[in-house]
Amino acid sequence: MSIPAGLLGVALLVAPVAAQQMDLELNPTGLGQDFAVPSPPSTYAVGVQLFTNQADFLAATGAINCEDFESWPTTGDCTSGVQSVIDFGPFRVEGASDEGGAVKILDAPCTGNHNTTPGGIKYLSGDTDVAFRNAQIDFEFDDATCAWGAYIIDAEQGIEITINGNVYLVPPTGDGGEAFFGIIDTGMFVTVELRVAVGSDSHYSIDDVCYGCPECFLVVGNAPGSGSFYPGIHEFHTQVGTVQGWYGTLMEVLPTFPLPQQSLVGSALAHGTKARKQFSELPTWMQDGEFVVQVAMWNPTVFPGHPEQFSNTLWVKVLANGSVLSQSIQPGTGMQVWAEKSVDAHGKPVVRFPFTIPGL
Ligand SMILES: [Ca+2]
Ligand SMILES: [Ca+2]
Ligand SMILES: [Ca+2]
Repeated sequence: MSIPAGLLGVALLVAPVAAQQMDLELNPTGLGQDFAVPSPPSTYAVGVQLFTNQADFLAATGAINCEDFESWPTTGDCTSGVQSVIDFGPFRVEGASDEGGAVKILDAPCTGNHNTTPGGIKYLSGDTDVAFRNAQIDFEFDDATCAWGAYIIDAEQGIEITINGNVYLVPPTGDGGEAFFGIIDTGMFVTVELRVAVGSDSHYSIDDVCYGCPECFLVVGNAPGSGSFYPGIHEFHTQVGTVQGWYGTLMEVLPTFPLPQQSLVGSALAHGTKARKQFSELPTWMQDGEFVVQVAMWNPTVFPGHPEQFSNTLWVKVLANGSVLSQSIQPGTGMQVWAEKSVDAHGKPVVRFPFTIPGL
């Protein structure tokens, strides 16, 4: 299946987050995970958007990779042929147990499991009924990805999906049903774990898996300079020195970072233990209160003549009272980034870095 390149997808996403989260209940098992602020935060970045519709998901991500399983050999039939691992190149799928594997590629419907590719017949089957012990199926990617979307098929008990420590629920599809689950997580991830949400399900399936990163990355360093980073699609040579982190970023899904909340004026170091503790909970690159950011883009499809573009370089200073000072210190190729202070869903102060792209 090929995804039309179209316009850069980041500009097309207009539906509000809340509306798209409606059908995906979060943390149904009450495991204590917090959707908005993962704990402990693996990346400190929060920028997650969920989708229940494939078209909306692909409009948001722009051109990314998709696997419809149609070109892979069929490995079994309805009741046999499971493997513990199938390697699809950029990613592997595992469904192993003491009893043997749980994954196979089928080319015919089986007890409600079926293909979802228009005109296709094949799908990734999770035949988990070997003692119901291998109901978990893991996707493992070679390169960190920012987006993952797929049809979940014949999951009568619902499926829990774990990404970056957060658990999302795909509600029960009913016998023979299907549901789309899509996520953009700017914190980036290499593993997607699927698990039957309640009780057991002898067989569920997955098809039309799309994954990859959007075209833009927020790169963070400690000073102006000439650092480089490789987020999997292209090596960027930036105007940021000593690169300390990078995040996928879209115009409508921005990585968001916590700010200190204490009402103090001046640097953390000048104001004792409490202020220092607050700073120690921030991303490493923010802990000294000063950093530079830039947005880098690689998009040969939409901009074949100049696929690599950069924003201005922005110097940012965060004070212990949560104030954010910023100044543009070098021009880029026309993209613009700026700092924006906001509050998250819990009313806590955050900073994020919106950007614009010329021509979009
Ligand atoms: Ca298929
Ligand atoms: Ca069924
Ligand atoms: Ca089933």
